[in-house]
Amino acid sequence: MAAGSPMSTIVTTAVPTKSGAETRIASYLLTDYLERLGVEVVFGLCGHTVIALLDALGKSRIRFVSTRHEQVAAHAADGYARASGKPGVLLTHLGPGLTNACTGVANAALDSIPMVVIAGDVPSYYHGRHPHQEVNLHQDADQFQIYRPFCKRVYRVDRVSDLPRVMERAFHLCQAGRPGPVLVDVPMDLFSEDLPLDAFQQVPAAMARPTIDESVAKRIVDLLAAAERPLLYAGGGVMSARATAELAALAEALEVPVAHTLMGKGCLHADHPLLLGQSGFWGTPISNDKCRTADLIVAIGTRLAEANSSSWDSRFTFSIPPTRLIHIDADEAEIGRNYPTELGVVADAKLALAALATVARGTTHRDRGRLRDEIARGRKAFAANWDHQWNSDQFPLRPERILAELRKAVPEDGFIVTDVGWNKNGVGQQFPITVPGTFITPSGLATMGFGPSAVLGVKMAHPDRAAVALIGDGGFSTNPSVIATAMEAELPVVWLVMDNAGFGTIAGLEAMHYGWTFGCMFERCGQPYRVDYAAMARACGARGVNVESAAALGPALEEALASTLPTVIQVAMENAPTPTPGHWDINDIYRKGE
Ligand SMILES: Cc1ncc(C[n+]2csc(CCOP(=O)(O)OP(=O)(O)O)c2C)c(N)n1
Repeated sequence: MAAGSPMSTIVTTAVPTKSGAETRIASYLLTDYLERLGVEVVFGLCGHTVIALLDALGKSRIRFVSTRHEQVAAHAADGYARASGKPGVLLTHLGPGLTNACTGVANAALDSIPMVVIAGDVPSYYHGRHPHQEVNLHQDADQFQIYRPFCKRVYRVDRVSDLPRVMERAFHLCQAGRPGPVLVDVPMDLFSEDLPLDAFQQVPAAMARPTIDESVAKRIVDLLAAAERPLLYAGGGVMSARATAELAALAEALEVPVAHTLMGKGCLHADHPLLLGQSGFWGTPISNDKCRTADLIVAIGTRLAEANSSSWDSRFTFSIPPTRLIHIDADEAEIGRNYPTELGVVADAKLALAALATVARGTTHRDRGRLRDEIARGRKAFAANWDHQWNSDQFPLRPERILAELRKAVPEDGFIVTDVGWNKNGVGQQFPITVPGTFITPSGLATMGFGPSAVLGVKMAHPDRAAVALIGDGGFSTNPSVIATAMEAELPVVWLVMDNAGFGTIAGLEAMHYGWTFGCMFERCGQPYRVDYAAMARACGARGVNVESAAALGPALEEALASTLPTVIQVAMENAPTPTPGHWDINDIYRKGE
């Protein structure tokens, strides 16, 4: 049956109630509301608790992308939100559906991604009696509590009359302030109840976001202008606020270098002469040096979290104090968390940077000497450690050659979606990003399995732009059902699988500390075990390409990007570690026994 064809004879048009008021089934009114809010796509997986809503969605303009695992749907909704700037919407069945989606929703939460999760639940009138799949070991019908640690708010809707209010709250809260997921848990019977036609009237309020007042902006600009070694430090908040032009304007007006977190990558054009690169464990030496020796840092939209701060060890990335820190963030909870902070500002990154840039334009700053030359030299010196590998013909390929071919093949406005492993660390450190927002990666939860699924949502948000998931074979293995979903949803994405027959990054760590790779490599009967992922793709009717030489990768990528079918490109890769100019405390923890 074609999508959208009627499957039953249920009357979906308005019917007069006994009192004469016009009503309609709640699931249809909810779907109309989602349309009015601008929801274009819902990602999810069916179950008996949500088919009432699916029936309504199928008759609406909203696309439903049906995945084979709820984690895939959650990551895809996350990817869609990152690429589109709109909330992702996820629909899940109760119990195992909701728990399967947990990882994806938590991943979105830790990267501050707006998302509304709609979950079906057991019928409201059976709460506590062990209806099929109810989670009630501690409290009746409390499956929604599973989401508490990582959602901004969890709602269980107990009366259908609350559904409109709760949906409005969910769309408001997921976007307001620091964005994040909100759960709306709906007992399945409520979807089939009637509501007055005008029940869903309230839409989320337009929000004026907080900015910096003029006197504070002047104070910050004066401090930056007068500082001897000032630095701007950009996090994911700069990217999600689409504030890169404002950041560049501020940096250029005061001639201040810019370092960034993993999520902040792309905050300045890769060739910008004031760009230092990523800080921290997988950062660049010039970035770590400038962060550590700065006399003033203005950090914007960042958690100053462990990986980018070298486990907060003052010998490596930040030395605060004596460095003075000004921290601008949408979330007051981030300010002062990890470092003593001279001034905290709760503001939207775009508005704050725009205000600072405006003041900065008329301000004279200290002479920065040969700063730009120093940055260029530092970047070049570090790149010399690996840039010769960009031409390596070695097989299995050097990871750097894979990056080089990818950069050549993917247009500058194409999306590179990573997972965790060499792909994330290598791209964060070495891959030039020129168009803001084209690098999408899981940072806070660092979820293996994010990339292969998130790329589906990214492509859904921008069907006319290239979308490549650069992932390891471990990450791809977590949920290869993404291929079938991409086929069904007609999403011609590319998965470039860096195949080192194992969980390479962790294998490398174990080898370094314990001298072997037990439990980290893919093996059968003591021999490396390789899976033909390209053949898996072909089995799904998609394209699957095994790259047999370094020279074959570029053409394979070009063909994949030109195709209307999704493509898996599998390329054997040497398990070479990413350089680590910073520090990670875990390396001091491991102890080898007998
Ligand atoms: C869901 C999940 N499980 C485990 C980890 C720990 N982990 C971090 S990197 C990694 C290995 C990833 O392997 P692969 O995707 O093959 O990439 P490679 O390291 O080989 O480049 C693992 C298991 C994680 N981040 N997420």
